[in-house]
Amino acid sequence: MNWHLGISAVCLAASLASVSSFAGAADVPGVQALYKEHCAACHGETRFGGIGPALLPENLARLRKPEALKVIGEGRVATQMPAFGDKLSADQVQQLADLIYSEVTPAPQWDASEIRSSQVVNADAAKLPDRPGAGLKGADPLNLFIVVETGDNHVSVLDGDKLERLYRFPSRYALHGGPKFSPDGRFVYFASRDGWITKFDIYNLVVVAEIRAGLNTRNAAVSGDGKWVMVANYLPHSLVLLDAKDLSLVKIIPTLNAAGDKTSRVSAVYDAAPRKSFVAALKDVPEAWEISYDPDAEPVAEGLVHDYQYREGHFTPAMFYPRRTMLKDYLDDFFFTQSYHVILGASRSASKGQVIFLDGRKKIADLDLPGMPHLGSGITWQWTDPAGRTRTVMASPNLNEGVITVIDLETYKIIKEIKTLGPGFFLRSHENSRYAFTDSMMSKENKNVLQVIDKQSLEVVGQIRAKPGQTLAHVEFTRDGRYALASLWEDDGAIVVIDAQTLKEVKRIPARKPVGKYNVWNKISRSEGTSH
Ligand code: DHE
Repeated sequence: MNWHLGISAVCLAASLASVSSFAGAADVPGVQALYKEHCAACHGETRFGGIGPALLPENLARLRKPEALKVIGEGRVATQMPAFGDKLSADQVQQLADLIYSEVTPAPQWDASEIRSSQVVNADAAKLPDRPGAGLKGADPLNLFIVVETGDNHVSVLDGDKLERLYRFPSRYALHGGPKFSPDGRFVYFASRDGWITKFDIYNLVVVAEIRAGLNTRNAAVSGDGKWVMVANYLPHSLVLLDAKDLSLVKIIPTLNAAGDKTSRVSAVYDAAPRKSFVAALKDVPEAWEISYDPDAEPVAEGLVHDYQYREGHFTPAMFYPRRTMLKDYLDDFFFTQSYHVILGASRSASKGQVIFLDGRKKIADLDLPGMPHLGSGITWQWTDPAGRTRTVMASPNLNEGVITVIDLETYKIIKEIKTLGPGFFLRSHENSRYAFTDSMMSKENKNVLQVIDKQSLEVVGQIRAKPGQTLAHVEFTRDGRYALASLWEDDGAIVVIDAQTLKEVKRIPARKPVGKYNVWNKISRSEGTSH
């Protein structure tokens, strides 16, 4: 727990350093004083966060106002957020809620000095044993699961053979997206929605370092050589490059368009290990960026290079400069084919997706996509058609329609739209399984049902049901594909272990709203059945 205390002190200092730079826009008399008295110690004078999360509209997008009122009045279970209902009137609670949903002016900044001063290094990983320690109790280090439990903001480490919890530790608030592993599976890196990046040593079960790379962060990627972490931010508009050793800041890449007149939020950044590069999609300008971490990379063409903070001697000038693919539409989400030559991207509002050939830096085809595909959750497999011809297909859930779209990766045409019980987020399989599992968690009536799709017949062949009203979602397989672990997404929830052949439940491991789980081997081997 010591690391947590260290963090609080440092980040509180970081936020106090910029006190009064940003006044709240809600100028109801007295509300600033109320905020200062009751909230600032944990959430920062400037609402940029401290031991509590940042309280900005950009950060609170997923917390509806009635829920915010409830949290202020009643507190939040299993966190340090106390109830203020007995200290504040209903009107004062309302004023505070209005304040935290108001814009701050001038616009918030989180630059190099703030990033640097937020960094906390708890351990020198180079001095810790480079082999699985006693805490892992002899478990196969490549068949561990990392489980993100947002019910009380903890992370669990599970033994994937014994299907038992080995360790549990507190995490940052609201981790989002898949944690990313070092290539050997020893370290795992987490990103929180409010910008914190955490490096955890799985062998020694210690948090190595933390840094706040942004105010509102989308996701993070770790380079295939294990040396770099790239963070995609919504706020500020930037990509932030960290040294994977201790998460120290290496470079900020402002996300400025080619014309140099508009900046953008970053939709997502992913590692493209075979290309030795990161690929990022921008949300507010129609460009996809490829950013090489290859020391032998060719220099970027003149005119496309902006003068970023190049740190002499740290990397070659050709590294970490964006190579742009200019597009006609935005990308909110995208998916790599297994060869990493092509990405399939889509904006949440368009009905057509885009197929982008990275080497040619151009769009080569359109994709017919019905309803808001969640391409980041797409998977591929080998499919043999009725005529006996085998080809690679990709399938993606859709966020606003109960359908799994199956696309032929040779022609980029839809082979089938598999109807499901409702819109869903995730799709998961494994090389050794004939099944893919999907959820309907965006549907009110059917969010408790996982559906099982036969990857050859492309038909729904099974269902796994939780109690009505509960949410059952997000599957990840064990390393050998024998079991599928699903999340019972409740505060007193569980990891539900399902036999991947019989589709029978074999076990439950209690967990507090386990939003996602990630198998070390499936991730580091870039299994075609899981997200990368
Ligand atoms: Fe996610 C991954 C975007 C809302 C849980 N989500 C991702 C990724 C992106 C993304 C781009 C891939 C990042 C990565 O793994 O590096 N998510 C979005 C959205 O745009 C959306 C719809 C709106 C938003 O609030 O940002 C969204 N996501 C949610 C949720 O509401 C979920 C269900 C609950 C939560 O905790 O926020 C949610 N997203 C997840 C999870 C993953 C994820 C569990 C990792 C999936 C994996 O297995 O890799």
